[in-house]
Order: sequence, then C-alpha cells, then structure tokens
Amino acid sequence: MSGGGDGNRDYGHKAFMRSKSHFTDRITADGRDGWPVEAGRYRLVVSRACPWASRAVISRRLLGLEDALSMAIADPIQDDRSWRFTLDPEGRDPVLGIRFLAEAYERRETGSPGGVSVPAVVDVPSGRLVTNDYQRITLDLATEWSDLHRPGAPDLYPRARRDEIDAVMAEVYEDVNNGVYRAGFANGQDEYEEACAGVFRRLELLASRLAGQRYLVGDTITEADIRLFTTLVRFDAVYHGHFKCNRWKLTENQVLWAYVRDLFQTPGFGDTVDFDHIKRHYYQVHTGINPTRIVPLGPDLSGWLTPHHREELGGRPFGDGTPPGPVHNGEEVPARGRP
Ligand SMILES: N[C@@H](CCC(=O)N[C@@H](CS)C(=O)NCC(=O)O)C(=O)O
Repeated sequence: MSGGGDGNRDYGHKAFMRSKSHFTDRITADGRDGWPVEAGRYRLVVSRACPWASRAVISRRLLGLEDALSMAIADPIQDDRSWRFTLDPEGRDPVLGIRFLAEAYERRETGSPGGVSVPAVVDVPSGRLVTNDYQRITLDLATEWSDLHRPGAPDLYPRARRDEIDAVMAEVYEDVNNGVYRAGFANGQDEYEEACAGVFRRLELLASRLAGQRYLVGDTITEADIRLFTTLVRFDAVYHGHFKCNRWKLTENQVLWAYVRDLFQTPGFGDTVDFDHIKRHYYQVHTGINPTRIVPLGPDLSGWLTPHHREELGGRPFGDGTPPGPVHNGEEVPARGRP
C-alpha cells in the first residue's frame, strides 16, 4: 500500500508518524536543482480533500499563477495504487496522460520508497515528479515564482516578518495541522488525550492572539494564515467527529469561527474548498477508524457565508495588492461541495 502520511490505511500499533516528503527538489528562479521556474512547464497535482495540498491550491490562486502552473485534481478516494484521475474523461489526466499519480513517481524513481502523496509537482515534458515537499512548495510559489505572479499579488512571505511567520507556523504545524492527525490516528488512550489536549490548548492560544488582530502576523494575509485555514476549514466537518477532536466545535469559538469565515469569504480561500471531497476522503479512506465508510450528513454549511465583522479590526488583506479575480474556467468547485 502506498505509504505517505495520513493516507496510510494500515495503522499498525505504533504512534502516528508523518513520513517525510521524499522528493525535495526545488523549482527556483535560478534553476539550481535543475528545475527553473517556467510558465507552462509544471503541473500541480492536488486533492481538494487534502489540507497539505490545499495550501498550494490557495497560494496558486492568491498569487494568480493559474496560467503559469496548471492544476490536476485527483479523485478524493484513493485505491490501492493511491491517487487517481478518475474525475477526468477516461480516467486520465488530460495534460500528463496518466491514470495514477504513481506513474509520475515511477518515472522519477522506480519503486519510490516514500509512497505517493499530494501535493505533487510534475514536470510536464518528461512526466517526472519534481517535488512532493508540501512544506516547501508554497513558500517557493510565494518567493521563487514572483516573476510570474499576477499584478497586485500579495506578498505571502514578507522578508521582514519571516521569523515571526516561521515561529507561528511551527506551532500551528505541531499542535494543529499535524495534531489533529495524531489525535485521529492514535492507537491508545494516552496518546489520543495528549494530542487532543494539545490541539485545543493551541487553538485557545491562537484565539487569544486573533481576538485583537485580523491575521496571524502583521495586518495582512500571510502563509501562516493559509496553513491555519486549511485545518480550521476541515475542523467541524471531519476533525471534530472522525478524528475525535471534539472538546468544542469551531462554531462554538467566537474568535476562530469569525476568523475562518473571514478567510473563507476572501477570494482565493473558500472558492477552493470542496466539502464533498473533504468528507468523502476522510470518512471513506480511513477505514481503520471508520470501518463502515459511512459519510455523515452534517454539519450544516450555511453558516460559512454569514457576516463575520472581522473587518472592524482593520487589516489590509492583500497589503498593497488586490484580491484575485474570479475562479478560472473549469476550476470551480461543484455545487455539492459548496455551502
Ligand atoms: N508528503 C507528506 C504530506 C502530504 C500528505 O500527507 N498527503 C496525503 C493526503 S492529505 C497523502 O497524499 N497521503 C498518501 C496517501 O494517502 O496515499 C506525507 O507523505 O506525509
């Protein structure tokens, strides 16, 4: 079975360990790893279900990279060969011509040891995987791809704020992004309780921080907000029930619920979210923790579009830039995945 991270359906009896990304080449302006930034050369492969891949989906949209970096959306349900392009005509990605993401990994390295995961960036001419380094991909989109950004693109990783952004992201990663997985895939009561308590301890600290400021760092949207958003947007739909992070629901926390709705309603965030993919992936793929594969009907999504009043805190969402335009043709989230 393909092995990366949370996709692993054979949980064994060990504590949950997130595997390291295996292919860490970088696509850079100077091409030092052999992969120069080039419009039209690469394809970003994602699942809209996956929080790590969703970071890249949001960044790509905020930065206006849609024409420069095309995107393939995998079926939210993997099979034994992992991510598949069953949403596309004849089950084949129209640009790469492959049926399984694993084929791009195989072209890069036979029997790729780290398993197949999204997000993945594939070199279109050779069909080879370039990187699945989910921690790096978005930072490089923000900094190395700047010549291809749209006019008015925000600075998501401002140089003057990097230390603070990195520090916040490290805590968010440990306790929130990955904390929910450690709780959900815990094999023992103590392990679960420690992880679950850590999730809520950190969420409460983040809520205090966000009570008086609109965004996590400075007064504009940064990479740190993208990384917190991708976990919060899944919280009530999957982490509260499926991963047993159920001390409270996000809708019960006034600050975080307003914060995440603010981002959801900001162009580039909510318009990338597919609750149908999210729910079907988690509840149907992780059969170790949901053997019936039943997908719950709730929660009610109508609240996502209600007023949040966070603009009263000030803040300049895009700094000196502007919001992205409408979602590109063919990239709209289908109605059944939207509030
Ligand atoms: N590459 C990292 C993070 C990305 C990740 O975990 N992606 C998940 C989906 S959310 C994945 O593709 N897992 C492999 C699988 O399910 O087969 C890892 O392997 O842990």
